[in-house]
Amino acid sequence: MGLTLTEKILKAHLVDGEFVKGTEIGIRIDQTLTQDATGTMAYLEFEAMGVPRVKTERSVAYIDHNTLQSGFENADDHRFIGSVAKKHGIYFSRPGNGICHQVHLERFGIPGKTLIGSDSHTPTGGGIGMIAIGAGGLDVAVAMGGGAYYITYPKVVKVELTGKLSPWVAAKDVILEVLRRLSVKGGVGKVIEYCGEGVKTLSVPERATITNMGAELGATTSIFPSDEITKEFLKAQKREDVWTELSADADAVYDEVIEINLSELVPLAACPHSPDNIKSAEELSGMKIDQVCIGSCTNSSLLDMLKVAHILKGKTVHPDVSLSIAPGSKQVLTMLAENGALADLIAAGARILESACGPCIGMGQSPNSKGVSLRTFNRNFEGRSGTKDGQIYLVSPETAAISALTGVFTDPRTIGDMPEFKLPETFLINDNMVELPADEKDMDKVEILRGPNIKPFPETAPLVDSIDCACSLKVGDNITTDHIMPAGAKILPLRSNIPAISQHCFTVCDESFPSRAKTLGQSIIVGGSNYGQGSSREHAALAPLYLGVKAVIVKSFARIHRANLINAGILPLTFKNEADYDLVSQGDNLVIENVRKSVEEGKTELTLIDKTSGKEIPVLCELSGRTKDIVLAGGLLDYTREQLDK
Ligand code: MIC
Ligand code: SF4
Repeated sequence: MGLTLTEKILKAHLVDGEFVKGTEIGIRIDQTLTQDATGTMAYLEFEAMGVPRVKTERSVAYIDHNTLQSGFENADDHRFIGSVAKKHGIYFSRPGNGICHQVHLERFGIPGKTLIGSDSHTPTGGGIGMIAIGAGGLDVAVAMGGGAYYITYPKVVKVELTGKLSPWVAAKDVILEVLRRLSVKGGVGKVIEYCGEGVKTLSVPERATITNMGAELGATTSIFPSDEITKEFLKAQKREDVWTELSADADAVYDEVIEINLSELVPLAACPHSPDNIKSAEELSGMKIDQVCIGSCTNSSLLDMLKVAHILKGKTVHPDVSLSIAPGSKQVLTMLAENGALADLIAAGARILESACGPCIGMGQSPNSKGVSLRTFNRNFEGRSGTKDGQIYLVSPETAAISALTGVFTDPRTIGDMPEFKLPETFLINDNMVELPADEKDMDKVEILRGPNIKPFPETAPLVDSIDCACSLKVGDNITTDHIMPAGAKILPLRSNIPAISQHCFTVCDESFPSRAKTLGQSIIVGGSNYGQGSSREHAALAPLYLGVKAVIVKSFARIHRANLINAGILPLTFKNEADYDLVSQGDNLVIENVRKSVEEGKTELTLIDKTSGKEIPVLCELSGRTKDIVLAGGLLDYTREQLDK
């Protein structure tokens, strides 16, 4: 029986476990990436492990999220990360060099390699045939130290692409269509593998848009084959030597198959407040808009920017619209400057932002009250833009650009003929904003620059004998990490200070949660399905840890967040019967007797006693040997220390 591409790469990297779907496997990690908003914690954790030099083939630290320096905190964190990188053997992409995923694709990604990154959009690397997975900072720290990365051996979904995109229909519309069909939880436990004749019609940046936003499906990752088009891209990046041809076997067996005829797709949009709330651009056309933001790791490639520049050339942004554009990398921005397209963007009235995440993570450009904002980004969760009642629509660069001119939602197919947009034969290569690490012999000379905002990892403790505490919060379905640990320009500078950032935990849902949880001392959170979807930020587990949360009981979890809870030593439990969610109320006294003993014995079903209502509720505790030991130890750091002591 033939293998899928996913299975081929995973098999070549398998170091622990067996190839049985649904079981936990450990894989060797070739490359890691971090960004600054998760990076400080990841490097504090790496330091705590005491490994002198990274053991990966390539590890890169990027500065791209916390770039608005309205106080000393972000600048201090940048210097801290730069100094840790220099000392411990990590390449350092300086602020200004671009968004981690865009730069990694351009300069470091290699087909067939494994990459984990402390950012959920790491699957962008799947655009050149990598198994690239988003993970918590601690998992990345362990991988940098040479440890395996653990995932559930995934199901593989084949997306068979046929046909060719019509003019002004974009790669963004492909992934929005996949989201429409599968929903934001449809990818959990799965890798999405793109195959078929239609693959050949998509360039690497287009493929990367699709794999990037596979994160919104909750998928472990997404991947395209590595073919002649991949080779051309790498050749244009002067990296042809790293290319290898990779594809699934012709007789590979998939768990699910989805067919998409690219020729039949139309421009789409994800409507507020979920990436799977899809309508066609045609249906929305005519709606008045206030803002357009073009950029983010999903849609900031040179190809995207050239299309936007073509649409804007010689025109003026509508007087009622604010248009901002952030090209994804220094390479993209420089090439736009050199070929004149940047002048077209500026002349049309675009507000050019630095090559960074910017508005995507609420680092500026929050829309006006109730403002309708069209964005080429990947997430439109409520409040993420920084404006609580902002109405965010996710669209292609083409739809965004034309709408910026008309002032209303506009289907780009109304523009007229589309010229052929081609990638250059060679990109402009200048890696001068990537700092190389110090030689191993000189590493002791490198001083670590630690600012006063950098506080240690929160205190952990082994799993308690019995849990007896209140339900401090009950929330509904599809809670995102942006609900649990909001981002934005005001809160992000606290990413390296868990006591301070914890004061914002869950405030989107309930302003009084942090003080209530702290007063209770210990508590349990109850949630609905797909709890913790979205980002990889381990702060969404570390803040609850700091606030005394002992267990989270939900209908179902998103992958990365569940792993982060385990890494933080918080017990992740699910209701055996989803309907039992209704039996628990916020404030109830909840008890799990002898929880430690039960976990030690590997019991998969525990009894939750709701002392307030008198109900006994069965909950599932699905931990493997390794994750069980992590929770018992009080989290991954303690577990890793225990292993090193042994
Ligand atoms: C995001 O897009 O939500 C982020 C900000 O990039 C996060 C990481 C973080 O919270 O620092 C992600 O996607 O993992
Ligand atoms: Fe940055 Fe937005 Fe991409 Fe996250 S999704 S890495 S915030 S550009």
